[in-house]
Order: sequence, then structure tokens, then C-alpha cells
Amino acid sequence: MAKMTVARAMVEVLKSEGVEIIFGIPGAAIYPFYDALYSSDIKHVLVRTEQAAVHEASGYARTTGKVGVCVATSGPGATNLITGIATAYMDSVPIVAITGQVNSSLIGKDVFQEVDITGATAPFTKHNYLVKDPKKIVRILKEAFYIASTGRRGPVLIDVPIDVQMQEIEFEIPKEIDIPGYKPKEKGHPLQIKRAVEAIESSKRPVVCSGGGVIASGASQELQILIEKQKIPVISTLMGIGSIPTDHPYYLGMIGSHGQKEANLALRQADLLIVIGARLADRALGDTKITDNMKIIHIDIDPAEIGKNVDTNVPIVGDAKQVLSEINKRISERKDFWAHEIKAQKKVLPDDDKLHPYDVLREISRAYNGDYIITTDVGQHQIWAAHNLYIKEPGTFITSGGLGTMGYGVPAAIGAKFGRPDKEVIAITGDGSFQMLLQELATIKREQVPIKVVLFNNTRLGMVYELQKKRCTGRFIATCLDGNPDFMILAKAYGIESMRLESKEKLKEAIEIMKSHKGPFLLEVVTSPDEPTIP
Ligand SMILES: Cc1ncc(C[n+]2csc(CCOP(=O)(O)OP(=O)(O)O)c2C)c(N)n1
Repeated sequence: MAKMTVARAMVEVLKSEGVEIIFGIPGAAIYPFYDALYSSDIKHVLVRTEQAAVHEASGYARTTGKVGVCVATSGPGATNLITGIATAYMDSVPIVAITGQVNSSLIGKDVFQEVDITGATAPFTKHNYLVKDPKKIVRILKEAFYIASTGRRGPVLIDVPIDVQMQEIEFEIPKEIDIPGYKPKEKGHPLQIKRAVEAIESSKRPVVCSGGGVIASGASQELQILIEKQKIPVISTLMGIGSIPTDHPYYLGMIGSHGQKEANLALRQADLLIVIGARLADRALGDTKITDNMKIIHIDIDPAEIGKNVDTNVPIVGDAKQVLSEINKRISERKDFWAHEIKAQKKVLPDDDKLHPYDVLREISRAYNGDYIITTDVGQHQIWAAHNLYIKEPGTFITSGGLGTMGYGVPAAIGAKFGRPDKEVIAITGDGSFQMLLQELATIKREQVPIKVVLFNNTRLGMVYELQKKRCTGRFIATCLDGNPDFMILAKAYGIESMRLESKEKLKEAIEIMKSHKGPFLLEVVTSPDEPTIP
């Protein structure tokens, strides 16, 4: 057993967990940890605000399947993490967030930069720890990685007082992690699987609703086998986009208040809804009412999700990949696909001389043929992206689905590019969202992260502006973003190449220029404030 400081032990555990990169900002209460990091091979990315550190860790985690790690100091550093942590929690993203804390003897005395971050984040972390006993640090960190990455994944926070970081301990990594009371159930109950098979085979109009859980569990192939054997139309939540290729003949699109007509129609006509890895919250259901005529099979790793928003006939707690492969072993083949008529109703979008957002997104799809990772921000552009981009592979459409956090897109793209440097990474953003965390252009420049940013500039908080147009009879308040900077000059200030696109004639050329540019690139697309979210 070697003797070392807690700070050094923390770095050793991170190394043993295979951590290669950490996103964060240092400060006085976390300096011993940073000092220990100095002599390790772990890369540290200095962000410009801590919220971006969590989003970057999230983009990294979502593209690699690993746990994303972020670090902040006590007080304001820790509170700046909060939106990012809540965003990761809502979308089940595995993150370990490490925060420095004031000296243990001063906790509770409102000293400089003290905040109760474990108390504050308790409702939206999967678990969190305030480390009081230095001897427990190794076990706690190991547990944190285990909890974040197993069962339904999510963020775990570890708050380490500065005096604890400096204490010496005997360092030994435990071989196994056994957490009493925490035993995620991966295998579905055989009886429920049998009932699910019977329900699917006896249904006339089955529909699969695929959520983020399908992507998280890597169940896309199993899903494709099921739907092809049983000829089942697939609809997805925002988080489930990409769980099967969006050009699959049985894919009908995203459901919900901002969903596609065909998908919502199929949902309304189904006599059996197979919900996989989704919680069907309000936005996913929109104004669709689940009636008694519809049976529901709900597969989810988290028992708390089953029955939360919709009553379930066949609940199956388990990992989507495992449950689907069990179902596939028993399921027969069906002859006919019942939703041809619905599929045929696919809307044709107007092809006029104006430059519409869907033209841009479809041109991006064409030019890259889906060989990219897309991240989005939140607003109309998020929905335009969800409806119009070709998403070929699971995990290549990364968005803040649950919390709807403006500012997520660009930092998530940075993290994604660190995770998958071999892939083109494109952030789709709006002028409102972009300005929430635009300081990350400095991180892009400093770290030379060659992502592409497509910024739909409608000088509006477009989605809210549209809401005010419809619901407040045009009484627009606080949705006009006049005072926006000149984004070309802004990009130049950060040393990033950019281009402004204003007309349809220049569209192909602009996407080609963006695609062939080797470094980071900002493409501003001048957009009418009156473009509807759903044309
Ligand atoms: C942090 C945060 N604040 C406020 C909102 C509420 N909100 C949802 S969409 C939106 C407008 C987004 O504007 P922009 O990024 O320009 O996108 P657009 O809708 O114009 O495409 C706002 C303010 C939010 N989702 N997140």
C-alpha cells in the first residue's frame, strides 16, 4: 500500500477508471486536486464557465459511452455546474462532477465561497457525496463511477473539502464495488417477456415508441430485428432520434407537441404501444390522449419510470438490449406493415426561392450523408434539426431533451469532438442559445477543436416569439434580440473562420466551404423571424 494525499489518490482512481480528459475551472478550494493533476497524463480542458464543463463532459460521455468528468471549485464554481448537472440528470448521462469545498471545520459557517452543493444538487443527481473521512475517498470515487455508469445512468457529484484533499492516506483500490441496496436489474422478468410477446403477436396496429434508453443501452440492432420481424412502425421521442436510421422504411418520426404528423397519427391509431426507454412526458405526448383501447408495454431500466406518466399493461423492468433480445428469441414474423397509409401522408415542404431552415438542414444531410455527430441547442432550430436531418447511427443526434437547456449545443459539440475526433461534429444553434455560452469559442480556439457551428440567426428567441404570436395575439415581449453582435466580427475576434449565408443560391457553396474547412467554422444562416417551427 502506498501513502499519498487524497488529491493524488483521486487522480490515481480517475486513471484507473480510464479517464483521459476532464473539463473544468480551478479555484482555491480545489487547488490540491489540480496540483496532483499536473503530474498526470489526464488532459484538462479549461472552459470559460463551469456550466460548459458539464455540457462538454456530457457530449464526451454521449459519444464514447464512457463517464464524463468535470471539476469546479467551491461556491460559485459549484453552483455554475448546477444547470449542467440537471441537464445530464434529465437525459440520463453518466457524469462524475468533482467540487472543492471549504475546510471541513468551517462547513456551515457561511465562510468565503461556501455553498451546500450536495444539498442543492440532491434532487437531480443520481447520488452525491460530501467526503468527510479521507480514508473513504477511493471507495467513494469508485462507487461514483459505478453508480453513474450502471442501471439508468446519471450524474454523481463528489464534494471534497480542501483539508481532506491534503490529508495523507494509505492508497489501495478495492477490487470490487458492492453497494448494498443498489442492484440495477438488467434482465426482464421471463413471465412479463412472455406476456409482451403475446400482446405484440395478437395486436393489429402495434407501434414502438423508442426513447433515449434504446440508445443508452445500445439496443438499436435488437430494436431493428423486432420491428422488421413484426413489421412495426417506429416513432421516437426527441431523445430517441437515431435509435433506428431516420430513413428506415418503418420510421415515422418524432412524436409530441413538436412532433411529426405521421408519428402522432400512428400513436393515435395504435392498439398496442411498446414504449422502450422513454418516460413519455408531456412534451412527448402533446395533445394525444392514451385511451383504454390502447394496450401499453413499457420497457425501462428504471422502475420509477414505469407507470409514471402512462398506465401500463405489461411493465418490464430491465435493460432494453437484454429485454429486446429475449423478446426477439420468441417472437414470430408478421406479414403486413399496417401503417402504409400514414407513411404516405409525409408532408412535402415548399420549394420556393426563399432560404428556409429545412433547406439548410437537408443540404447538410445530403452533403455529409449522415456521417456526422449533430448536437443542438434549444428552440425552433432544435425541432428543425429533429425533423429534417438524416440521422444514420444511434448516438449521433445529441440534444438536451429533458431539461431543454439553451446553451447546451456548442459545449456538447466540443465534448463530442474530444470523444470522437474521427467524426465531423456539427452544432446546430440559434442566436439566443448560442449567446448563452458563446465564450466557449475561446475553448474551441485554444484547444483547436475543429467543430462546425451552424447558427440560425432570426434575431429572436424564436420559439417563444412564435408562442407569443399564436397565444398572446402578437403582444411580443422580451423576445426580440436586437443588439445581437455581428457574428462574423465575433468569430473573427476569437480567431475562428466564418461565413454568413443569406440566399438559397449560395446554399450548396456555403455547405461545401464549411465541410472542406479543416478547422472550426461558424456558418451564420440569416433566417426570417416568421419561419414556423413546423411549416
Ligand atoms: C436556459 C433557458 N432559458 C430559457 C429557455 C426558454 N426558451 C425555450 S426556447 C427559447 C428561445 C430560443 O431562442 P434561439 O436559441 O434563438 O432559438 P430559436 O427558437 O430562435 O430557433 C427560450 C427562451 C430555455 N429553454 N432555456
